[in-house]
Amino acid sequence: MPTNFDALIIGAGFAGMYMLHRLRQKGFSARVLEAGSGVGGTWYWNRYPGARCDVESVQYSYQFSPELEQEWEWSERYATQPEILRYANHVADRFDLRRDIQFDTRVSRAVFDEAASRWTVETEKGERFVGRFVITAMGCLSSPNTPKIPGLEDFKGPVYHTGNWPHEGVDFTGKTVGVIGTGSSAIQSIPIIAGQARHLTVFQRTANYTVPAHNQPLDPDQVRQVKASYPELRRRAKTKPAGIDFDINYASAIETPEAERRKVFEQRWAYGGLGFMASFSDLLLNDDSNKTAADFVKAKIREVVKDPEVAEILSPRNIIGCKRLCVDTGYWETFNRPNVTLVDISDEPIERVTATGLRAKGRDYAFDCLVLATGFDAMTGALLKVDFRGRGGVALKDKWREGPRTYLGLTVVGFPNLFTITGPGSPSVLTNMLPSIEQHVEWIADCLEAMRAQGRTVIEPLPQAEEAWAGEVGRSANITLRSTCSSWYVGANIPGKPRVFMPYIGGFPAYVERCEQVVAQGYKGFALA
Ligand code: NA7
Repeated sequence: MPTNFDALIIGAGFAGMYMLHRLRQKGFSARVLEAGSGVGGTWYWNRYPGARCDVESVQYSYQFSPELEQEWEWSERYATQPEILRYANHVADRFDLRRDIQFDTRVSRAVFDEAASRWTVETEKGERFVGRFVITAMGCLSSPNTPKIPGLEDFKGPVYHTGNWPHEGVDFTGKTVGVIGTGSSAIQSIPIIAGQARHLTVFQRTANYTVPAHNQPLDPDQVRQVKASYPELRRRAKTKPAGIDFDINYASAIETPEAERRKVFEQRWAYGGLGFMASFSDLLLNDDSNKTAADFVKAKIREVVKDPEVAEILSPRNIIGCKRLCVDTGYWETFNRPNVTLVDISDEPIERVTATGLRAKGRDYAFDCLVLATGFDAMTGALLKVDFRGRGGVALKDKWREGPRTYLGLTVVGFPNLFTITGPGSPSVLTNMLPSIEQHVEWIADCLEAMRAQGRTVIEPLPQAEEAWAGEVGRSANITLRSTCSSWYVGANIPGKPRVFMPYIGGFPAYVERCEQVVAQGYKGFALA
Protein backbone atom coordinates (compact mmCIF):
# COMPACT_ATOMS: atom_id res chain seq x y z
CA MET A 1 0.00 0.00 0.00
CA PRO A 2 1.45 3.41 -0.90
CA THR A 3 2.44 5.64 2.00
CA ASN A 4 3.42 8.67 -0.08
CA PHE A 5 0.68 11.11 -1.02
CA ASP A 6 0.15 14.61 -2.28
CA ALA A 7 -1.84 15.31 0.84
CA LEU A 8 -2.42 13.68 4.20
CA ILE A 9 -5.68 14.66 5.82
CA ILE A 10 -6.12 14.17 9.55
CA GLY A 11 -9.72 13.42 10.49
CA ALA A 12 -12.74 12.01 8.66
CA GLY A 13 -15.48 14.29 9.89
CA PHE A 14 -17.29 16.66 7.56
CA ALA A 15 -14.06 18.57 6.87
CA GLY A 16 -11.86 15.58 6.12
CA MET A 17 -14.45 13.85 3.95
CA TYR A 18 -15.05 16.84 1.71
CA MET A 19 -11.32 17.61 1.56
CA LEU A 20 -10.68 14.12 0.26
CA HIS A 21 -13.46 14.38 -2.29
CA ARG A 22 -12.30 17.77 -3.53
CA LEU A 23 -8.66 16.74 -3.85
CA ARG A 24 -9.65 13.62 -5.75
CA GLN A 25 -11.72 15.74 -8.13
CA LYS A 26 -8.61 17.80 -8.84
CA GLY A 27 -6.46 14.74 -9.39
CA PHE A 28 -4.42 14.80 -6.19
CA SER A 29 -3.64 11.68 -4.21
CA ALA A 30 -4.76 11.84 -0.61
CA ARG A 31 -5.11 9.63 2.43
CA VAL A 32 -7.31 10.39 5.40
CA LEU A 33 -6.11 9.17 8.79
CA GLU A 34 -8.94 8.87 11.29
CA ALA A 35 -8.77 7.89 14.97
CA GLY A 36 -12.34 6.55 15.09
CA SER A 37 -13.67 3.40 13.47
CA GLY A 38 -16.07 5.34 11.28
CA VAL A 39 -16.66 8.70 9.63
CA GLY A 40 -18.44 11.63 11.27
CA GLY A 41 -15.84 13.18 13.58
CA THR A 42 -17.61 15.14 16.32
CA TRP A 43 -20.82 13.29 15.47
CA TYR A 44 -19.06 9.95 15.72
CA TRP A 45 -17.92 10.60 19.31
CA ASN A 46 -20.67 12.79 20.78
CA ARG A 47 -23.39 10.17 21.27
CA TYR A 48 -24.74 11.36 24.60
CA PRO A 49 -28.52 11.19 25.06
CA GLY A 50 -30.25 14.11 23.40
CA ALA A 51 -27.25 15.12 21.24
CA ARG A 52 -28.50 17.33 18.44
CA CYS A 53 -27.17 20.05 16.22
CA ASP A 54 -28.21 23.56 17.21
CA VAL A 55 -28.25 24.69 13.57
CA GLU A 56 -31.36 23.68 11.64
CA SER A 57 -30.83 20.50 9.65
CA VAL A 58 -31.61 21.97 6.21
CA GLN A 59 -28.76 24.42 6.77
CA TYR A 60 -26.38 22.09 8.60
CA SER A 61 -25.60 20.12 5.48
CA TYR A 62 -23.18 20.15 2.56
CA GLN A 63 -24.00 22.33 -0.41
CA PHE A 64 -21.22 21.25 -2.79
CA SER A 65 -23.44 18.65 -4.42
CA PRO A 66 -26.93 19.67 -5.57
CA GLU A 67 -27.73 15.98 -6.10
CA LEU A 68 -26.86 15.21 -2.49
CA GLU A 69 -28.97 18.14 -1.33
CA GLN A 70 -31.93 16.83 -3.28
CA GLU A 71 -31.71 13.16 -2.35
CA TRP A 72 -31.11 13.47 1.40
CA GLU A 73 -34.21 13.81 3.59
CA TRP A 74 -33.87 15.42 7.01
CA SER A 75 -36.66 14.33 9.31
CA GLU A 76 -36.59 16.98 12.04
CA ARG A 77 -36.03 20.70 12.35
CA TYR A 78 -32.88 19.99 14.41
CA ALA A 79 -31.22 16.73 13.46
CA THR A 80 -30.28 14.23 16.14
CA GLN A 81 -26.75 12.88 16.36
CA PRO A 82 -27.79 9.47 14.93
CA GLU A 83 -29.37 11.16 11.91
CA ILE A 84 -26.31 13.37 11.31
CA LEU A 85 -24.09 10.31 11.59
CA ARG A 86 -26.27 8.49 9.04
CA TYR A 87 -25.86 11.48 6.75
CA ALA A 88 -22.07 11.40 7.17
CA ASN A 89 -22.08 7.68 6.33
CA HIS A 90 -24.32 8.28 3.34
CA VAL A 91 -21.87 10.88 2.04
CA ALA A 92 -18.94 8.51 2.56
CA ASP A 93 -20.74 5.81 0.56
CA ARG A 94 -22.15 8.06 -2.12
CA PHE A 95 -18.76 9.53 -2.97
CA ASP A 96 -16.90 6.27 -2.39
CA LEU A 97 -14.67 7.88 0.21
CA ARG A 98 -13.84 4.94 2.45
CA ARG A 99 -11.20 3.42 0.20
CA ASP A 100 -8.93 6.38 0.98
CA ILE A 101 -9.69 6.61 4.68
CA GLN A 102 -7.67 4.60 7.17
CA PHE A 103 -9.73 4.19 10.35
CA ASP A 104 -8.54 3.36 13.87
CA THR A 105 -5.45 5.42 13.15
CA ARG A 106 -4.55 8.18 15.55
CA VAL A 107 -1.86 10.57 14.37
CA SER A 108 0.71 11.31 17.07
CA ARG A 109 3.39 13.34 15.31
CA ALA A 110 3.99 15.23 12.06
CA VAL A 111 7.43 16.48 11.09
CA PHE A 112 8.29 18.79 8.21
CA ASP A 113 11.41 17.74 6.32
CA GLU A 114 12.88 21.00 5.04
CA ALA A 115 15.26 19.35 2.57
CA ALA A 116 12.53 17.34 0.86
CA SER A 117 9.73 19.86 1.52
CA ARG A 118 7.50 17.06 2.74
CA TRP A 119 5.73 16.07 5.91
CA THR A 120 6.21 12.73 7.63
CA VAL A 121 3.18 11.80 9.68
CA GLU A 122 3.45 9.14 12.35
CA THR A 123 0.62 7.27 13.99
CA GLU A 124 0.29 5.89 17.51
CA LYS A 125 0.72 2.41 16.05
CA GLY A 126 4.07 3.44 14.57
CA GLU A 127 3.03 3.70 10.92
CA ARG A 128 4.54 6.46 8.80
CA PHE A 129 3.07 8.36 5.90
CA VAL A 130 4.71 10.96 3.72
CA GLY A 131 2.82 13.83 2.16
CA ARG A 132 3.64 17.09 0.39
CA PHE A 133 0.82 18.72 2.34
CA VAL A 134 -0.81 18.04 5.67
CA ILE A 135 -4.37 19.21 6.14
CA THR A 136 -5.89 19.07 9.59
CA ALA A 137 -9.59 18.33 9.75
CA MET A 138 -9.71 17.52 13.42
CA GLY A 139 -12.65 19.59 14.54
CA CYS A 140 -12.90 22.50 16.95
CA LEU A 141 -14.69 20.70 19.77
CA SER A 142 -13.13 17.27 19.60
CA SER A 143 -10.65 17.02 22.43
CA PRO A 144 -12.77 16.21 25.51
CA ASN A 145 -11.88 18.04 28.70
CA THR A 146 -11.74 15.83 31.78
CA PRO A 147 -11.13 18.19 34.68
CA LYS A 148 -8.56 17.15 37.25
CA ILE A 149 -10.99 16.79 40.13
CA PRO A 150 -9.23 15.05 43.01
CA GLY A 151 -10.31 11.47 43.51
CA LEU A 152 -11.86 10.97 40.07
CA GLU A 153 -10.09 7.62 39.77
CA ASP A 154 -11.60 6.49 43.12
CA PHE A 155 -15.19 6.45 41.87
CA LYS A 156 -16.42 2.84 41.82
CA GLY A 157 -19.22 3.26 39.29
CA PRO A 158 -18.98 4.11 35.60
CA VAL A 159 -17.80 7.59 34.55
CA TYR A 160 -19.05 8.82 31.16
CA HIS A 161 -17.86 11.87 29.23
CA THR A 162 -20.47 13.42 26.93
CA GLY A 163 -17.77 13.97 24.29
CA ASN A 164 -16.72 10.31 24.27
CA TRP A 165 -19.92 8.39 24.91
CA PRO A 166 -20.13 4.56 24.78
CA HIS A 167 -21.30 3.43 21.35
CA GLU A 168 -23.71 0.91 22.79
CA GLY A 169 -25.49 3.71 24.69
CA VAL A 170 -26.21 3.91 28.40
CA ASP A 171 -29.48 3.06 30.10
CA PHE A 172 -29.84 5.01 33.33
CA THR A 173 -33.15 3.37 34.31
CA GLY A 174 -33.32 2.86 38.07
CA LYS A 175 -29.88 4.43 38.61
CA THR A 176 -28.82 7.44 40.59
CA VAL A 177 -26.74 9.76 38.45
CA GLY A 178 -24.50 12.79 39.00
CA VAL A 179 -23.88 15.24 36.15
CA ILE A 180 -21.05 17.77 36.34
CA GLY A 181 -21.48 20.71 33.96
CA THR A 182 -24.33 22.76 32.55
CA GLY A 183 -23.07 23.63 29.05
CA SER A 184 -24.75 22.65 25.82
CA SER A 185 -24.06 18.91 26.18
CA ALA A 186 -25.49 18.90 29.71
CA ILE A 187 -28.49 21.00 28.74
CA GLN A 188 -29.34 18.56 25.96
CA SER A 189 -28.75 15.39 27.97
CA ILE A 190 -30.09 16.32 31.43
CA PRO A 191 -33.81 16.18 30.48
CA ILE A 192 -33.35 12.71 29.00
CA ILE A 193 -31.18 11.36 31.81
CA ALA A 194 -33.71 12.75 34.33
CA GLY A 195 -36.48 10.88 32.52
CA GLN A 196 -34.67 7.58 33.00
CA ALA A 197 -32.81 7.89 36.28
CA ARG A 198 -34.15 7.19 39.74
CA HIS A 199 -32.45 10.37 40.86
CA LEU A 200 -30.27 12.95 39.13
CA THR A 201 -28.00 15.45 40.86
CA VAL A 202 -26.69 18.28 38.66
CA PHE A 203 -23.57 20.17 39.74
CA GLN A 204 -23.60 23.64 38.23
CA ARG A 205 -20.57 25.94 38.26
CA THR A 206 -21.95 28.53 35.84
CA ALA A 207 -25.62 28.94 34.95
CA ASN A 208 -26.16 29.10 31.20
CA TYR A 209 -28.61 30.80 28.90
CA THR A 210 -30.72 28.52 26.76
CA VAL A 211 -33.47 29.08 24.24
CA PRO A 212 -36.17 26.51 23.44
CA ALA A 213 -35.56 24.54 20.26
CA HIS A 214 -39.25 23.94 19.49
CA ASN A 215 -37.97 20.99 17.58
CA GLN A 216 -40.52 19.19 15.43
CA PRO A 217 -40.75 16.80 12.49
CA LEU A 218 -40.14 18.63 9.22
CA ASP A 219 -43.24 19.20 7.19
CA PRO A 220 -42.84 17.54 3.76
CA ASP A 221 -44.22 20.61 2.01
CA GLN A 222 -41.69 22.81 3.72
CA VAL A 223 -38.90 20.41 2.74
CA ARG A 224 -40.07 20.49 -0.87
CA GLN A 225 -39.96 24.27 -0.79
CA VAL A 226 -36.47 24.31 0.69
CA LYS A 227 -35.27 21.85 -1.92
CA ALA A 228 -36.76 23.87 -4.72
CA SER A 229 -34.88 26.96 -3.58
CA TYR A 230 -31.70 25.61 -2.04
CA PRO A 231 -29.32 27.87 -4.02
CA GLU A 232 -31.23 30.93 -2.84
CA LEU A 233 -31.20 29.76 0.81
CA ARG A 234 -27.46 29.10 0.64
CA ARG A 235 -26.82 32.44 -1.02
CA ARG A 236 -28.74 34.29 1.70
CA ALA A 237 -26.96 32.36 4.44
CA LYS A 238 -23.59 33.39 3.04
CA THR A 239 -24.49 37.04 3.47
CA LYS A 240 -25.09 36.58 7.21
CA PRO A 241 -22.36 36.88 9.88
CA ALA A 242 -22.85 33.32 11.14
CA GLY A 243 -23.34 31.80 7.69
CA ILE A 244 -26.85 30.88 8.82
CA ASP A 245 -29.94 32.30 7.19
CA PHE A 246 -31.38 34.06 10.22
CA ASP A 247 -33.70 36.96 9.92
CA ILE A 248 -31.58 39.66 11.58
CA ASN A 249 -33.37 42.63 13.09
CA TYR A 250 -30.98 45.54 12.57
CA ALA A 251 -32.57 47.72 15.28
CA SER A 252 -30.93 48.49 18.61
CA ALA A 253 -32.52 46.75 21.60
CA ILE A 254 -31.99 49.61 23.99
CA GLU A 255 -33.33 52.19 21.56
CA THR A 256 -36.49 50.19 20.91
CA PRO A 257 -39.46 51.06 23.16
CA GLU A 258 -40.02 48.48 25.89
CA ALA A 259 -43.34 47.10 24.64
CA GLU A 260 -42.05 46.71 21.10
CA ARG A 261 -38.81 45.13 22.32
CA ARG A 262 -40.73 42.63 24.39
CA LYS A 263 -42.84 41.72 21.37
CA VAL A 264 -39.73 41.03 19.32
CA PHE A 265 -38.20 38.86 22.04
CA GLU A 266 -41.49 36.96 22.47
CA GLN A 267 -41.71 36.29 18.74
CA ARG A 268 -38.13 35.00 18.62
CA TRP A 269 -38.73 32.93 21.74
CA ALA A 270 -41.81 31.39 20.21
CA TYR A 271 -39.87 30.55 17.05
CA GLY A 272 -36.95 29.11 19.07
CA GLY A 273 -33.30 28.52 18.42
CA LEU A 274 -30.11 30.54 18.06
CA GLY A 275 -31.88 33.23 16.01
CA PHE A 276 -32.89 34.68 19.37
CA MET A 277 -29.54 36.48 19.40
CA ALA A 278 -30.53 38.17 16.13
CA SER A 279 -33.56 39.78 17.85
CA PHE A 280 -31.56 43.02 17.78
CA SER A 281 -28.24 43.75 16.18
CA ASP A 282 -26.50 45.23 19.23
CA LEU A 283 -27.04 42.48 21.80
CA LEU A 284 -23.34 41.62 21.73
CA LEU A 285 -22.15 45.19 21.33
CA ASN A 286 -23.88 47.11 24.07
CA ASP A 287 -24.19 46.07 27.73
CA ASP A 288 -27.57 47.75 28.19
CA SER A 289 -28.99 46.07 25.10
CA ASN A 290 -27.60 42.75 26.23
CA LYS A 291 -29.24 43.19 29.62
CA THR A 292 -32.68 43.54 28.03
CA ALA A 293 -32.30 40.09 26.42
CA ALA A 294 -30.75 38.58 29.55
CA ASP A 295 -33.60 39.91 31.73
CA PHE A 296 -36.15 38.54 29.28
CA VAL A 297 -34.64 35.05 29.55
CA LYS A 298 -34.36 35.22 33.33
CA ALA A 299 -38.04 36.12 33.55
CA LYS A 300 -38.76 32.99 31.46
CA ILE A 301 -36.76 30.90 33.94
CA ARG A 302 -38.85 32.25 36.81
CA GLU A 303 -42.03 31.49 34.87
CA VAL A 304 -41.03 27.87 34.29
CA VAL A 305 -39.16 26.84 37.43
CA LYS A 306 -41.51 26.46 40.37
CA ASP A 307 -39.03 26.73 43.24
CA PRO A 308 -37.81 30.36 43.34
CA GLU A 309 -34.49 29.34 44.90
CA VAL A 310 -33.80 26.86 42.12
CA ALA A 311 -34.85 29.46 39.55
CA GLU A 312 -32.37 31.89 41.07
CA ILE A 313 -29.52 29.36 40.87
CA LEU A 314 -30.43 28.60 37.25
CA SER A 315 -30.38 32.30 36.34
CA PRO A 316 -27.13 33.23 34.62
CA ARG A 317 -25.16 36.15 35.96
CA ASN A 318 -22.99 36.84 32.95
CA ILE A 319 -24.11 38.44 29.73
CA ILE A 320 -26.20 36.50 27.25
CA GLY A 321 -24.36 35.07 24.24
CA CYS A 322 -20.93 35.51 25.78
CA LYS A 323 -20.66 31.80 26.38
CA ARG A 324 -22.27 29.99 23.50
CA LEU A 325 -26.05 30.16 23.72
CA CYS A 326 -27.66 26.75 24.22
CA VAL A 327 -30.77 25.38 22.55
CA ASP A 328 -32.85 22.98 24.60
CA THR A 329 -35.93 20.84 24.88
CA GLY A 330 -37.44 20.97 28.35
CA TYR A 331 -34.27 21.88 30.24
CA TRP A 332 -35.62 24.17 32.97
CA GLU A 333 -38.79 22.10 33.27
CA THR A 334 -36.54 19.23 34.31
CA PHE A 335 -35.72 21.03 37.56
CA ASN A 336 -39.40 20.83 38.57
CA ARG A 337 -39.13 17.05 38.69
CA PRO A 338 -39.06 15.47 42.15
CA ASN A 339 -36.12 13.24 41.14
CA VAL A 340 -33.77 16.11 40.18
CA THR A 341 -31.53 18.12 42.54
CA LEU A 342 -29.48 21.15 41.49
CA VAL A 343 -26.29 21.88 43.42
CA ASP A 344 -24.71 25.31 43.04
CA ILE A 345 -20.92 24.98 43.07
CA SER A 346 -20.22 28.46 41.72
CA ASP A 347 -18.42 29.69 44.80
CA GLU A 348 -16.42 26.57 45.70
CA PRO A 349 -14.96 23.91 43.44
CA ILE A 350 -15.93 20.29 43.91
CA GLU A 351 -13.79 19.11 46.81
CA ARG A 352 -13.27 15.58 45.57
CA VAL A 353 -14.85 12.62 43.90
CA THR A 354 -15.29 9.73 46.33
CA ALA A 355 -15.85 6.01 45.81
CA THR A 356 -19.61 6.52 45.95
CA GLY A 357 -20.16 10.04 44.64
CA LEU A 358 -18.60 13.38 45.37
CA ARG A 359 -18.02 15.90 48.11
CA ALA A 360 -18.88 19.54 47.50
CA LYS A 361 -19.34 22.45 49.89
CA GLY A 362 -18.77 20.15 52.84
CA ARG A 363 -21.55 17.73 51.82
CA ASP A 364 -21.40 14.23 50.40
CA TYR A 365 -23.55 13.32 47.40
CA ALA A 366 -23.98 9.68 46.41
CA PHE A 367 -24.78 8.26 42.97
CA ASP A 368 -24.24 5.10 40.89
CA CYS A 369 -22.93 6.77 37.72
CA LEU A 370 -21.09 10.00 37.01
CA VAL A 371 -21.50 12.00 33.79
CA LEU A 372 -18.84 14.56 32.93
CA ALA A 373 -20.48 17.10 30.67
CA THR A 374 -17.36 19.19 31.03
CA GLY A 375 -16.74 20.19 27.44
CA PHE A 376 -13.65 20.38 25.32
CA ASP A 377 -10.21 21.84 25.01
CA ALA A 378 -11.66 23.89 22.18
CA MET A 379 -10.10 24.95 18.88
CA THR A 380 -6.46 24.12 19.71
CA GLY A 381 -6.89 20.99 21.84
CA ALA A 382 -7.00 18.44 19.04
CA LEU A 383 -4.29 20.20 17.03
CA LEU A 384 -1.87 20.31 19.93
CA LYS A 385 -2.39 16.66 20.81
CA VAL A 386 -0.39 15.99 17.65
CA ASP A 387 3.29 16.86 17.98
CA PHE A 388 3.63 19.10 14.91
CA ARG A 389 7.23 20.02 14.13
CA GLY A 390 7.86 22.75 11.58
CA ARG A 391 11.04 24.39 10.33
CA GLY A 392 14.02 23.84 12.62
CA GLY A 393 12.09 21.21 14.56
CA VAL A 394 10.02 23.92 16.28
CA ALA A 395 6.96 22.49 18.03
CA LEU A 396 3.55 24.01 17.30
CA LYS A 397 2.78 23.92 21.01
CA ASP A 398 5.82 26.13 21.65
CA LYS A 399 4.93 28.48 18.84
CA TRP A 400 1.42 28.77 20.33
CA ARG A 401 2.52 29.01 23.95
CA GLU A 402 0.96 32.47 24.25
CA GLY A 403 -2.08 31.47 22.21
CA PRO A 404 -2.69 30.39 18.62
CA ARG A 405 -1.43 32.60 15.77
CA THR A 406 -2.31 31.89 12.20
CA TYR A 407 -2.71 33.57 8.87
CA LEU A 408 -6.43 33.45 8.07
CA GLY A 409 -6.90 30.57 10.51
CA LEU A 410 -5.59 28.39 7.73
CA THR A 411 -1.79 28.45 7.84
CA VAL A 412 1.04 29.01 10.33
CA VAL A 413 4.44 30.67 9.93
CA GLY A 414 7.20 28.09 10.31
CA PHE A 415 4.87 25.23 9.33
CA PRO A 416 4.98 25.20 5.52
CA ASN A 417 2.40 23.18 3.59
CA LEU A 418 0.25 22.76 6.68
CA PHE A 419 -3.40 23.81 6.37
CA THR A 420 -5.80 23.91 9.32
CA ILE A 421 -9.45 23.58 8.31
CA THR A 422 -11.58 25.80 10.60
CA GLY A 423 -8.42 26.57 12.57
CA PRO A 424 -8.12 29.24 15.27
CA GLY A 425 -8.30 32.68 13.68
CA SER A 426 -11.09 31.65 11.30
CA PRO A 427 -14.85 32.15 11.87
CA SER A 428 -15.34 28.41 12.55
CA VAL A 429 -17.29 27.93 15.78
CA LEU A 430 -19.04 31.29 15.44
CA THR A 431 -20.64 30.09 12.23
CA ASN A 432 -22.52 27.19 10.77
CA MET A 433 -19.59 24.76 10.55
CA LEU A 434 -20.62 23.18 7.26
CA PRO A 435 -20.32 26.26 5.01
CA SER A 436 -17.17 27.31 6.88
CA ILE A 437 -15.69 23.88 6.24
CA GLU A 438 -16.65 23.97 2.56
CA GLN A 439 -15.14 27.42 2.12
CA HIS A 440 -11.84 26.30 3.64
CA VAL A 441 -11.75 23.04 1.73
CA GLU A 442 -12.34 24.81 -1.57
CA TRP A 443 -9.75 27.48 -0.78
CA ILE A 444 -7.13 24.84 0.05
CA ALA A 445 -7.90 22.68 -3.00
CA ASP A 446 -7.74 25.73 -5.28
CA CYS A 447 -4.45 26.73 -3.67
CA LEU A 448 -2.91 23.30 -4.31
CA GLU A 449 -4.15 23.42 -7.88
CA ALA A 450 -2.70 26.91 -8.42
CA MET A 451 0.63 25.77 -6.97
CA ARG A 452 0.70 22.76 -9.26
CA ALA A 453 -0.03 24.97 -12.26
CA GLN A 454 2.82 27.31 -11.32
CA GLY A 455 5.25 24.52 -10.45
CA ARG A 456 5.40 25.55 -6.79
CA THR A 457 5.82 23.01 -4.02
CA VAL A 458 6.01 25.02 -0.82
CA ILE A 459 3.64 27.59 0.62
CA GLU A 460 4.10 29.40 3.91
CA PRO A 461 2.62 32.60 5.28
CA LEU A 462 4.89 35.60 5.82
CA PRO A 463 5.48 36.67 9.43
CA GLN A 464 4.06 40.14 8.79
CA ALA A 465 0.87 38.64 7.31
CA GLU A 466 0.41 36.38 10.33
CA GLU A 467 1.10 39.30 12.67
CA ALA A 468 -1.41 41.52 10.90
CA TRP A 469 -4.07 38.80 10.90
CA ALA A 470 -3.56 38.10 14.62
CA GLY A 471 -4.05 41.83 15.18
CA GLU A 472 -7.25 41.81 13.19
CA VAL A 473 -8.60 38.76 15.03
CA GLY A 474 -7.84 40.46 18.36
CA ARG A 475 -9.24 43.85 17.34
CA SER A 476 -12.52 42.45 16.08
CA ALA A 477 -12.87 40.35 19.25
CA ASN A 478 -12.49 43.45 21.40
CA ILE A 479 -15.40 45.18 19.70
CA THR A 480 -17.88 42.59 20.97
CA LEU A 481 -18.92 41.60 24.47
CA ARG A 482 -18.23 38.02 23.52
CA SER A 483 -14.58 38.21 24.45
CA THR A 484 -15.35 39.45 27.96
CA CYS A 485 -16.34 36.30 29.84
CA SER A 486 -14.75 33.03 30.89
CA SER A 487 -15.78 30.90 27.95
CA TRP A 488 -14.09 28.19 25.94
CA TYR A 489 -13.80 30.79 23.13
CA VAL A 490 -11.01 32.34 25.19
CA GLY A 491 -9.67 29.06 26.57
CA ALA A 492 -10.89 29.89 30.09
CA ASN A 493 -12.28 26.40 30.72
CA ILE A 494 -8.82 24.79 30.61
CA PRO A 495 -6.53 25.65 33.54
CA GLY A 496 -3.29 27.16 32.28
CA LYS A 497 -4.49 27.74 28.72
CA PRO A 498 -3.55 31.20 27.43
CA ARG A 499 -6.50 33.58 27.36
CA VAL A 500 -6.92 34.54 23.73
CA PHE A 501 -10.20 34.92 21.85
CA MET A 502 -9.56 32.19 19.30
CA PRO A 503 -12.17 32.41 16.51
CA TYR A 504 -12.37 35.32 14.07
CA ILE A 505 -15.51 37.29 14.92
CA GLY A 506 -15.59 39.66 11.95
CA GLY A 507 -18.29 37.55 10.29
CA PHE A 508 -18.40 34.94 7.54
CA PRO A 509 -18.93 37.33 4.58
CA ALA A 510 -16.02 39.62 5.52
CA TYR A 511 -13.79 36.63 6.11
CA VAL A 512 -14.64 34.99 2.79
CA GLU A 513 -14.02 38.25 1.00
CA ARG A 514 -10.61 38.51 2.64
CA CYS A 515 -9.68 34.96 1.63
CA GLU A 516 -10.76 35.69 -1.94
CA GLN A 517 -8.77 38.94 -2.03
CA VAL A 518 -5.65 37.09 -0.91
CA VAL A 519 -6.04 34.75 -3.88
CA ALA A 520 -6.87 37.55 -6.33
CA GLN A 521 -3.71 39.34 -5.26
CA GLY A 522 -1.55 36.31 -6.08
CA TYR A 523 -1.69 34.68 -2.64
CA LYS A 524 -0.81 37.90 -0.88
CA GLY A 525 0.89 37.33 2.45
CA PHE A 526 2.35 33.99 1.41
CA ALA A 527 5.78 32.95 0.24
CA LEU A 528 5.55 30.38 -2.55
CA ALA A 529 8.63 28.42 -3.48
P1 NA7 B 1 -19.09 23.51 27.64
O1 NA7 B 1 -20.04 24.44 27.03
O2 NA7 B 1 -17.67 23.90 27.76
O3 NA7 B 1 -19.67 23.14 29.08
C1 NA7 B 1 -18.89 22.46 30.04
C2 NA7 B 1 -19.57 22.56 31.37
O4 NA7 B 1 -18.80 21.86 32.34
C3 NA7 B 1 -19.67 24.00 31.86
O5 NA7 B 1 -20.89 24.14 32.54
C4 NA7 B 1 -18.49 24.09 32.81
O6 NA7 B 1 -18.60 25.09 33.76
C5 NA7 B 1 -18.50 22.73 33.42
N1 NA7 B 1 -17.22 22.37 34.02
C6 NA7 B 1 -16.04 22.17 33.39
N2 NA7 B 1 -15.09 21.84 34.26
C7 NA7 B 1 -15.68 21.82 35.48
C8 NA7 B 1 -15.22 21.54 36.79
N3 NA7 B 1 -13.95 21.24 37.04
N4 NA7 B 1 -16.10 21.61 37.80
C9 NA7 B 1 -17.39 21.93 37.57
N5 NA7 B 1 -17.88 22.20 36.35
C10 NA7 B 1 -17.04 22.14 35.32
O7 NA7 B 1 -19.09 22.10 26.89
P2 NA7 B 1 -20.30 21.35 26.18
O8 NA7 B 1 -19.82 19.99 25.82
O9 NA7 B 1 -21.53 21.42 26.97
O10 NA7 B 1 -20.56 22.17 24.89
C11 NA7 B 1 -19.49 22.48 23.99
C12 NA7 B 1 -20.01 22.99 22.71
O11 NA7 B 1 -20.49 21.87 21.96
C13 NA7 B 1 -21.19 23.89 22.77
O12 NA7 B 1 -20.86 25.21 22.96
C14 NA7 B 1 -21.87 23.66 21.44
O13 NA7 B 1 -21.24 24.42 20.47
C15 NA7 B 1 -21.60 22.24 21.17
P3 NA7 B 1 -18.05 26.59 33.45
O14 NA7 B 1 -19.03 27.18 32.48
O15 NA7 B 1 -16.69 26.42 32.85
O16 NA7 B 1 -18.02 27.25 34.76
